[in-house]
Amino acid sequence: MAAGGSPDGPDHELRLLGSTNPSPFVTRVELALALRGLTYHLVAVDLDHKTDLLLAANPVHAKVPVLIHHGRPICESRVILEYIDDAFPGGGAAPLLLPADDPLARATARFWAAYVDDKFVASWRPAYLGKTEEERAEGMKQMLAAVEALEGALALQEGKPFFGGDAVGLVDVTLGSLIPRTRANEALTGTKVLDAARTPLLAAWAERFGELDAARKVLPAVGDVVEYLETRLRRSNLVVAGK
Ligand SMILES: N[C@@H](CCC(=O)N[C@@H](CS)C(=O)NCC(=O)O)C(=O)O
Repeated sequence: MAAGGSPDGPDHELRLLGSTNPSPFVTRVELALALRGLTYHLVAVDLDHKTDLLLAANPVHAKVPVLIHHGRPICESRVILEYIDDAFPGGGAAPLLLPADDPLARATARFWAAYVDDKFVASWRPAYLGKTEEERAEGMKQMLAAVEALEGALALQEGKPFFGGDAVGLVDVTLGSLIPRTRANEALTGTKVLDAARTPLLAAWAERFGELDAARKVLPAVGDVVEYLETRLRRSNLVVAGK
């Protein structure tokens, strides 16, 4: 992954502050870097013992991922995805995540990428860890509504394989990074979310996305995510609903 220079030194071109545990937001950035064929040095931070480097690089949220380019930090996964497009526009292994010359397609992709985080990811906590049955049912309802809306967004591509059309785009990477966690949540609860019966386009898309070279290289194994979530739940004395 690292290419030349001291991996922790200021001269190393791209450093990614990630986590010792699986993080879909870090995976998101790794997917974009892999798609563009960029080498980087991954610095895995134990988030229970945040390092001075992380606190200095992201003093506002103290979260990963942070991409450090020539010593300058960029925070927030979706911001980083766009930064990678902007900073490395040429010579990539794949097209840009946002098409350079299509303002409408760029705006639409940003809309759906934000939707993924604001509606789909935001529904996880109430759906799986809500305190009451009503809260969990409402969370699951919101999650399935978000998945159906994303099925509709994919249908607008009229048979093309990705949200980005013929190539992987911003929405593909934003949502694709969440596939292992989604499958782990399914395994832990027994409730299917990427269900071929309910959302056939999205279920097929998830399979297709998982077969990309970048995805094979970067996405964590579902079993590892399950193991991590089980440990975290045990540590917090939490029980996930279902099964
Ligand atoms: N909105 C952020 C979310 C990042 C995030 O939640 N990162 C988690 C790891 S998965 C984190 O750093 N957690 C540490 C903490 O909350 O203290 C992004 O898209 O980058």
